[in-house]
Amino acid sequence: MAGMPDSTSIPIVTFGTLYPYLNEALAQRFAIHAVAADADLDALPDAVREARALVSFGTVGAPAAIMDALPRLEMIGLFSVGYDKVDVHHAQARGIRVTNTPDVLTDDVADLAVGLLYATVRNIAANDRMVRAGEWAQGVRPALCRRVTGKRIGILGLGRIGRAIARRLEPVAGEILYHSRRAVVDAAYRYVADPLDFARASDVIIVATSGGPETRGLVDAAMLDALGPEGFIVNISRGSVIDEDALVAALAERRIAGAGLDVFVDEPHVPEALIAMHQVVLQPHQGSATVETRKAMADLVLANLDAWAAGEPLLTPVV
Ligand code: 8YV
Repeated sequence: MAGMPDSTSIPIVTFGTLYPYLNEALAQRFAIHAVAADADLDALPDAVREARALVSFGTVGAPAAIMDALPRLEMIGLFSVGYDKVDVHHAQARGIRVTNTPDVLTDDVADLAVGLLYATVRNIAANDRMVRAGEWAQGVRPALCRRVTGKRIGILGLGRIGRAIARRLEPVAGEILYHSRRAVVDAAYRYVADPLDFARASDVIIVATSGGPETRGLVDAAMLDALGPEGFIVNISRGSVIDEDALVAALAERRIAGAGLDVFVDEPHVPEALIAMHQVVLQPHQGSATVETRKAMADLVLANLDAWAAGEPLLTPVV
């Protein structure tokens, strides 16, 4: 591929509905073929099956089936840092490269985690609804909530985003502790190896670990009970990390105090039970959804694809 005269003849697949700026930029660089996330992969036109690269994103990913439907596939560029929906082992077995978009979205996702923390513990969304409904004007007073400052903040997963969240909360937290499979070298926070001990020692758990089989259901009923009736949980990672049925039950039975959720098991479908709960703040997986970050993510996807097309080293390879 070195010295490729022109990439506009290279067929690539856009899988799922991409961010418009990225889609337009890809169309200028490559011969793009749009494939819907729920397409019948056995019925792809021959021109599509010639694709040598695929662009997707966090909640759609790239299962083995789409890779096997594209026999000439060499490269998967993800518009996301999470690659839990990509069958990475299958990609490796096929010799397919995979890139993601780390770092450029860390600050925005960490900002949202802190925003969700305050919105949830201080009842900001519920009180907004109360004012808009005219209840305050009718004499209703806001229910007392809990203080954020001084609380013990437990970070589940101390990766790039977890560390950015911790840094933001250092000035206000009573303590910052974390849980992960193993202790992080040079971490400035207390490591708690046992997940139940971690939950018991936290007033708020912020879920910042990656998604995928290794963390699926990591936050289960036992962990929620260990967090306790005055505890809160915030999730900006992946819905799969929390046992969603156990979360709904713990909230409904007041075994935890509240939740701030930006991610869910079956996006964009949110359990009706959560929608009905005033002690839950719900967001539409918007962690990285700022103008600045989405453009930076798109530019990183494009830079990786340009490097691949030119036979140069990839910027942010997963494999
Ligand atoms: C979305 C994310 O995937 O980066 C990730 O892993 O979950 C988010 O950034 C991205 O915004 C595309 O929808």
